[in-house]
Amino acid sequence: MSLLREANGPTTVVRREDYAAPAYWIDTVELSFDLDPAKTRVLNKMRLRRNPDVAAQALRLDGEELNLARVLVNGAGCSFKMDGNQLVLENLPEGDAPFDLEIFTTCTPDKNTQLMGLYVSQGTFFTQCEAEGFRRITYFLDRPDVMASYTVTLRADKKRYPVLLSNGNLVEEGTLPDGRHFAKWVDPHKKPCYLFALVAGQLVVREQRITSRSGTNHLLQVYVRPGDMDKTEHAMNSLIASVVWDEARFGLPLDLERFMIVATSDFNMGAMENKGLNIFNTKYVLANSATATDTDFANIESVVGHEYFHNWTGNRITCRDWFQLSLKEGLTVFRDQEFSMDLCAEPSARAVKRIEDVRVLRTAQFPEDAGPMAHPVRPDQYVEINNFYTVTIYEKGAEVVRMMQTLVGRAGFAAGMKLYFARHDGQAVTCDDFAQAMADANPQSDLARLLPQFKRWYSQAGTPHLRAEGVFDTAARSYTLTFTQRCDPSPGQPAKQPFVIPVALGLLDASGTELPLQLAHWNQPEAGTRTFVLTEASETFTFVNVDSEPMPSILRGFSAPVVLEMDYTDVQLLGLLAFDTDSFNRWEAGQRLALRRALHAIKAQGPVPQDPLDAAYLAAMRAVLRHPALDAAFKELVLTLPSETYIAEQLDVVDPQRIHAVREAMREQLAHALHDDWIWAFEAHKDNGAYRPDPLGTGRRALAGLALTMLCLAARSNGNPVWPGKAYQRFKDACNMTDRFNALSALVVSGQALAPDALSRFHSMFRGEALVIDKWFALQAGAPDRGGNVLPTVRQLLAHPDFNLRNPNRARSVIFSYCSANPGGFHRADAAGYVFWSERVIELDGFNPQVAARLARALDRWKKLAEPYRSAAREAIARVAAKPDLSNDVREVVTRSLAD
Ligand code: B3K
Ligand code: ZN
Repeated sequence: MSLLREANGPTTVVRREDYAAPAYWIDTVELSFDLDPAKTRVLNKMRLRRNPDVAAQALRLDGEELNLARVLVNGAGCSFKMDGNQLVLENLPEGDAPFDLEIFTTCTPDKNTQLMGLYVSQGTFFTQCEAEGFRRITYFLDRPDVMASYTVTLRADKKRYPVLLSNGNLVEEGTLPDGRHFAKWVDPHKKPCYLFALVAGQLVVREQRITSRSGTNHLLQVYVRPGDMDKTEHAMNSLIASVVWDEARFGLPLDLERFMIVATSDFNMGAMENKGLNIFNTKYVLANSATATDTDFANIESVVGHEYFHNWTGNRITCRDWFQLSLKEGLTVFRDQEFSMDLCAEPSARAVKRIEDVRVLRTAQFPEDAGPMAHPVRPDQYVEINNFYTVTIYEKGAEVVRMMQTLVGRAGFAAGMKLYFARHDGQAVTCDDFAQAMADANPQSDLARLLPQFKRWYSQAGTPHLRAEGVFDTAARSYTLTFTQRCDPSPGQPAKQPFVIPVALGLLDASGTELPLQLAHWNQPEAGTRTFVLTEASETFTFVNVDSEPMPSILRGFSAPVVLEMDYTDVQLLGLLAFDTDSFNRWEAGQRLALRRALHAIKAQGPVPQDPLDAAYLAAMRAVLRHPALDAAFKELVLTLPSETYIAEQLDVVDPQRIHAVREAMREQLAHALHDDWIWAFEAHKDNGAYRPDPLGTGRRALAGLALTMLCLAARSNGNPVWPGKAYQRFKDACNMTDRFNALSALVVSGQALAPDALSRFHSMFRGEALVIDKWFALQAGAPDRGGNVLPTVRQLLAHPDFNLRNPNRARSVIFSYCSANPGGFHRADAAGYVFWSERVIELDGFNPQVAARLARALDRWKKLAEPYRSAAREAIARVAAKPDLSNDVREVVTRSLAD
């Protein structure tokens, strides 16, 4: 649909309420491919039957950029017509009997720059069909509720394409005349066409045979380009861990003899869960200690897990329609988050993972929920479904599933999953079906009791704000907490109903000891955290037997995706930071302290204060940094200031330059005030023995890296060359990419004179490693702006011989790092950042609308900007919107952005 350019014509809006079951079912599909980059022939033989539940009507098959050569019904020619992009067959055999439909088409993979459907990347064929790419391969009922059995035959030149892969089991292979060969694959499971995949090219494979708990044997394979074999061990280990985990935690075994992962460097997203043949962006497969950072290792583990877990949540049970996308994505993100947490041996490492996940939610999803693209977890309408693979569908969707687990308990959740599969295995279902199974498996739970109201999390967009107020009554020895919830209007939803909000909380006394909780009507107190389920606009809880004003620790573990507004005193926050038993809220207290100081300095009149931080805050940070028992990973999170994006979200009017200047001032002050402590932190954490990407080592490297950055920042103003020198030395001597890149980044971020030399050395060291060169580009495009220096750098980077706009990873490494991840550099008073943005959106849209539409969202929050940014941003968006021939993808984003 994307390149269907209805030049300024009407745009089709797809609505959830218009869902209708398909008029035909496709039971079997036999596909034969003669693979040729310039002209691939596709023979598609289907067996169809009418859907007896739907009134008789024509068969309308979706197709896009296909050359149609032949259509046969039951082996004979037939009449057909085209209606836009649809192939319409009106005179099909009457009655319920199945009939055969044969369609012969050709397509042009080497001209496919959108990377949807069948395309060529570095001489290898790949496919991407979700959401609506299969129609670019053949005419089909391209919708997820049509599930069919697939047999696929691939034919290609044997020398150029020695490896031929598709879903399922390889049943036959052999040679053909003229140096060609073939492979025939049969998928034992029915699937929607978005899970179809093929790969053909020169690849090498790492293999591992495993035996499951129940004794079945499986072959696991990771395919990569020759030369990348030494970067596949971690992906394979992650895959093995995923198989073991899903069986252990949810009783979900691998249902295939063979499970394949294939990596490609040209990919629009992270990875794709095609049945038995996952296709991955190389970024989420390839890693060794020399080329990948700890973050890369962790991301690979979670993405490999995510795609593998889709095998049940998404593939065995799929979505009835694309409005139900979060049914598979929210649930599968929840599962991959749990997987990563369960792999952590220590509870503190679990907490670190939770904090990282919440940070993503709050810096990316909360802004989305408050902006022009806000949509419910189950949207009601879309123009281009690719625009709805969002942090709301994924991350907020995962929070909704997490709240269900909170409401029914871990065992109850496992029971709900079991019932969900018992009821719906092999079906295409809705978010309602999932929630119903959870509730029905836990009839006594709050979820069952509150199900209709709970489901507002699926239907209402926007982030609820939860206001908490505490009143201590000395005479009554009671503490009363009043909660009030509200949710601002969002596009198409002027008024919201109250949500079900599970609030995990505890109370601490002034010395930091956890108090037993007792409501007036309870017979006895309860120790520790207790979850209260809010359902009303306003609710009050009175705790008795409280001797002194407590420090309330509210929303422990971030028990609901809400903005908690609580007028904590500094004393309370400092107390929670020092003593809370809940690691999440301990971190949160530190963030609130920093945020309060940032907002104070931002809102103040006059020039940016040089020292926005006070002695109490600095002492608290020092205490955390030097704490004998806390983990390095946790310390690094506490000592990292809230991001500019997160700070901006707390303001009604955003001056990005002032936010940037204030945050930088805070960082520099932290660097100077804790100078000796940073030296200690660096020295104590810099040596970590042989590289292992485990939580302990990862945390230690992260803290050493932060310390080094701080020491280089301090050196900027005190002019002492010792620490930049040490950073340079570490950059040269490092034994792993994490330490090397952290040292390089410390030099670049602090604008050291040594930075250009280090950058050019780094480039020569890794010139053949695309993923490392992406980091090199991203670091420069994302560097803190000093007097407007980043945009000229970015323009130079675009002219670099290694830059290639057509490669999504490379485009993201420069353009997204600048436009979406560098607010201080991007929002320029002279509007040059916005002009750059509009040029790139239009340029990208010419060949890859999906990537262009992602970039188009960088200015989503323009209405919040202060002048002159606001008017300049609107002008830039209007310039894009005025362009004729925009893709539906970009048009939907800019139209919504400009709407009132
Ligand atoms: N399901 C894919 C995303 C497909 C995006 C299509 N525009 C990856 C994932 O979520 O696992
Ligand atoms: Zn997914």
